[in-house]
Formats: sequence, structure tokens, C-alpha cells
Amino acid sequence: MTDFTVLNPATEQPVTTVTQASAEETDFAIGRAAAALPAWRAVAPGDRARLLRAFAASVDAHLEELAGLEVTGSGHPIGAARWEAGQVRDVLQYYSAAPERLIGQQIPVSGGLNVTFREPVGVVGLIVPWNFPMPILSWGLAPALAAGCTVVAKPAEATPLTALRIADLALEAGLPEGVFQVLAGKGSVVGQRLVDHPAVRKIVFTGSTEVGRSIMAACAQQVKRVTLELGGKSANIIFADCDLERAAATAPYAVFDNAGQDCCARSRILVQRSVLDKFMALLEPAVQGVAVGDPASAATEMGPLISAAHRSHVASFVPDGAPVAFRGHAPSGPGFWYPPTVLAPVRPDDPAYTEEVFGPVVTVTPFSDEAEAVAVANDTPYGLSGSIWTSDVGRAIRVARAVETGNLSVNSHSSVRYWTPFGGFKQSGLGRELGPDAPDAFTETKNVFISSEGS
Ligand code: TAP
Repeated sequence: MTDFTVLNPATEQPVTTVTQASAEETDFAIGRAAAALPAWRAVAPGDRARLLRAFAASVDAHLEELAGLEVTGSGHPIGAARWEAGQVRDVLQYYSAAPERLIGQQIPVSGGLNVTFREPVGVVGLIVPWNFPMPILSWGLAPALAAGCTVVAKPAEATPLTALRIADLALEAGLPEGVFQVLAGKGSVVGQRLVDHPAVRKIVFTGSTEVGRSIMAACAQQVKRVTLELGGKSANIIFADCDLERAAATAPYAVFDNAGQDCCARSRILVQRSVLDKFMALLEPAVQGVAVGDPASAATEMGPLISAAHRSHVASFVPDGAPVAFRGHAPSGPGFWYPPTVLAPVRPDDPAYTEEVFGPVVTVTPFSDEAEAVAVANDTPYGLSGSIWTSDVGRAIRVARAVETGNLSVNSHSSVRYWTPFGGFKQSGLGRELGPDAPDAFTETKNVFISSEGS
């Protein structure tokens, strides 16, 4: 048995120590989840809905506690952490409507009738990254439970505290033992066992493209169902005809939210050349106005990075001599701080321009016309998110259709809502989460022919 010490990223001080599960303990939890499955899938839809609503209410009653854990354990600003805890409540509430709507079809056929059933896929292994421990947990958890699956979740080693607490709240709300379990531990131990264990019928993985690729390959051995939410390198495309003031004022929040540790970060700003100088002049004060500091303060907009190792990784994209156009502020002293940083002009082969930084670093690149904007936006193996700024509705539609990415916003810097589908094109993922159809991904369609002939 090994212990992991959770550090407060803003102070570098220990918060608490968490015992990490072993492979054997993971097997035991999977066994409990499999044992809980028959009774859970047999709970009447209305009762399952009531239990999910009770779970949502329990989260709501502990919103401040959960938000506080994310402030100290992950360095998230308190305003963001409250939103994240609220997202868990809202997602549970939203999918509590699903059990009563998991309806099949009746299909007339010669000699009888075909009916379809949505059967729960079984035990689900949910593997969560450290950047948004609460929302991403809920995005897999809520539709899986609604569909009648049982869930074993593994939070990231660095950020287990909120997931562990949410599992307690599920029990307090009346969910039966074994229906939802959280195991703190390493990806290479707990995560790997979830992927390899034959009783786990589906993996929901959110994390890096590199690990996602290996999980997809391992799942193929058992033809295990898998949803992958992976990395991104999204473009914020600014056309000359847009509301340039608004585009510049919101661009920092499109990339520096959660200190840039956001899969949807619009980390490549593409600006039409004719307005480049004006845009940069507007962007500089906006970047310098981002309030970076104590996550416990309500005024803080951006906190520290998750760890010293991750800060070194982020800093490696801005070596000595890097083309820093301007920077925002960050506290000095203890804490894994890194200032919002704008790089321009960047070479097309600069790793800061081609790779996912996952930190508060953004590049600015000019383009000439619509065709070039689309070509540059698509010149990446990723395709998760992006924004388009223009006052021409025809162009907004054309470019939105041409950019190869799963989630786009027009004249807005955000595109993630739990009631709309979410997921990536290309190497940003496989499958979709959220939106009204998410529970379907936790079911198998069963087709039954009923003969009308004979007695
Ligand atoms: P990863 O290193 O890929 O880790 C993600 C999760 O997988 C962690 O819980 C990790 O556990 C676990 N893991 C690692 N190796 C594993 C293995 N061999 N088998 C099973 N599980 C394993 O990603 P990260 O650094 O935590 O998160 C950052 C990445 O996630 C970025 O690329 C970001 O874009 C992506 N992300 C994507 C989205 C969406 S929705 N597309 C959302 C958030 C983040 P340990 O941490 O304990 O090792």
C-alpha cells in the first residue's frame, strides 16, 4: 500500500495524504461493481431517477465544501471551483431525467414484431484527468448511472479529493453500495487494471492523446467499448469584420481559464492580417488585466499550475529567446505560478504553436483570407474546440462547417454546455459525451423478434 501526498499548488504545502489502491483492491472494487449491477439495472426507472436527484441534492448541500477542496487540492480559483461543483449537481440533475426516457422501438416485421431494448453496457471504468476533477467525473458518471451501469472511477493521482468526497455523498444520498466507487491511485496500476479487467465493459477516458491511444489499443483486445476525450490545439479565428474589442477582451479567458490547463484552450489565435496591429494593441491590456493570484480570493481569475513538474513542462515552450510579445502577471514566492504569456510572431514549426502546451501560453499568427484561416486552423492532428469572430453570418456558417473540430463558438469564447454534445475530431477523441444522447453510449441495443404465429 502506498500513500500520495496532495500538495496545495498555491503554497506547495501538503494538504493531506491519500492511500493509493493496488491492482488487487481494484479487482475487488470491480467485483463489487459487477455484483451490484443486477440490482441496480433492475431499479425501476422512476426510482433510479429519484436516487439521482437525491445525489444531486446532496452535492448541492455540500457545494462549498467541494469547492474548497478543489481550491486547496488543485489550485482552482474559488469562483471556478464553485462553478465546477455546481456542474456536478446540474449534470446529475439533467441525467436524472434519462432513466424514464431510455425507450426502444417497435418495428413491424413479417410474421410478428420486433422490439428493441436499451440494456446497460455493464461495469464502467471512468478515468479522469487532473485538470477538471469534478466536471469530467460527472460527465461520465451521471449518464452511466442513469443508463443502469455501475461505475468504478479513478481520479488523477494528483487530484483525488473531490471525487472521493462525491463518492461519500452518493452513499449518503441512498445509492446502493457498489454502484459508484472511487479508487485513488496511479494510472499505471488502477487505470490499467480497469482497462484490462474483462468484467469492465466500457472505459471512459479523458486525458492525453498519448495515453488515450494506448488505452484504445488495450481495449481492442477485448473489443471493449471506449470513449476518449483527448488533447487539443484549438484556434481562435479573428476576422477583420468582427467586434475586435470584444474578441480581444475575451481571448485571454478563451486560453488562460484554469491557467491554460484546459483541453478546449484556444491556444492559437489566428488574426486577419489587416487588423493584426490593432488586435495586438487591444490584447495586451486584456492579458495584463487577468487577475492571477490566491485561489481562495473571489477576485482571482487564474491560479497556479498543478505541479512543479508541469510548470517546468510549460516553461520549456518558452525558452530563452522565445518571441514573447507581452506577458501578464503572476505572484512570486511559493506556488507553481506561471504568467499568462503571448508569443508572436512564431515559426510554423515552433512547438508552442504545434503542440498542446496545457498552460497559459498562446501564440498569435496572421492570415490573409478565409481559405487560409481554415487551412491554418485545420493544420493540426487535433480537433477539439475553437472560436470564430466575424459579423458576416454566411462566413460564420462556412468557416464553422469547414473547421475540423467538435465544438465551436461564434462570437463567443466558450462552447461547453452539459446539454449539448461534446467531443473531438481527429486525435482529440472518439465518441461524444454530454447532450441528450449521452446515456445511449452506456447501453447496447438489443433487438427481439416476437412471432405472432402459432399459440
Ligand atoms: P494523462 O496523463 O493522460 O492522465 C489522464 C488519466 O489517465 C489520469 O487519471 C491518469 O492517472 C490515467 N492514466 C495514466 N496512464 C494510464 C494507463 N496506462 N492506463 C490507464 N490510465 C492511465 O492526462 P493528464 O495529464 O491527467 O491530463 C491532461 C490531458 O488531458 C491533456 O492532454 C488534455 O487536453 C486532456 N484533457 C482532455 C479533455 C477532453 S474532455 N477532451 C478534458 C480534460 C483534459 P495518473 O494521473 O494517476 O497517472
